[in-house]
Amino acid sequence: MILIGERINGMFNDIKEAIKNKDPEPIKQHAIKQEESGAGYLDVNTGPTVDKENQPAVMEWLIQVAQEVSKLPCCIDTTNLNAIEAGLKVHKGKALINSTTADQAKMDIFLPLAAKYEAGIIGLTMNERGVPKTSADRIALAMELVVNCDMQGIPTDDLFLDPLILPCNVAQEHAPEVLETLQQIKTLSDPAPKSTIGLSNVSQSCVNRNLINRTYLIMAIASGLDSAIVDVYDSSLVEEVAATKILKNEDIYCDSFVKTYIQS
Ligand code: THG
Repeated sequence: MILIGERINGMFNDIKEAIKNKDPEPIKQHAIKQEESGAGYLDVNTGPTVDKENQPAVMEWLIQVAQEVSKLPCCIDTTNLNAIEAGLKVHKGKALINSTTADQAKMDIFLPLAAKYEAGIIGLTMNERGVPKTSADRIALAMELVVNCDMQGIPTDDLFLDPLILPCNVAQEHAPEVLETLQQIKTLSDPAPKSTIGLSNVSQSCVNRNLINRTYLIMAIASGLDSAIVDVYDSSLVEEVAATKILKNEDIYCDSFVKTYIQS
């Protein structure tokens, strides 16, 4: 299970202010603290308030600042093609592009970029018609993403399929469909593509968000989830992930579990 730290996102007020004031300190602090908390990647998103024309420069700056203090690779989270490429140009190590949809026009642009920079890429199981309701329709789009990656020479395990979890207070019927999709992703090819979700989406505007997040994460891991964009400052969540590694026989008992447990 790879944890992608969600915190360097202009959706959060401290990051929005840091971008506005060109203050690198909050970015650095979150890069260091998320790495210490168990993140394997840093999600980097300029947020909704940065103008389209400024997004490439802001993305470049965020990635450079984060990688000055952290050895972690970044998950470059934007729909803006120029911002993705600006980020890829300055990124050290193997980046993860977040994301392309299964829209043919988008795949034709974003997948060659992943191939060119040897980056991983998240493929969302949605297209120009939106997010499908059923797992069957999500899997049909997942298959399109697998086939197109193959045609572009992208190794299957560089593709992270994201079945798109939505807030359970407004789209409750999607939650079990996403779990079913996660199970079926493993049957699509050999080797199978990886999977990911933006976990905190599931609890947006809900009460007791951490409980909803943690419970859904365990259910998703049991359904085969390989990675997730999460709040790594929720130490109970990180401990639970360490415990799942033991119970799935992925890690020797004393290693990650005790390390995570003692750290927290
Ligand atoms: N899939 C992929 N990428 C994604 C998502 C996804 N990137 C963005 C998002 N979804 C995952 N990241 C977050 C980050 C924060 C929150 C939710 C998802 C969040 N923020 C608080 C809120 O909206 O209530 C902000 C709180 C604050 O301002 O302090 O919940 O699904 N591939």
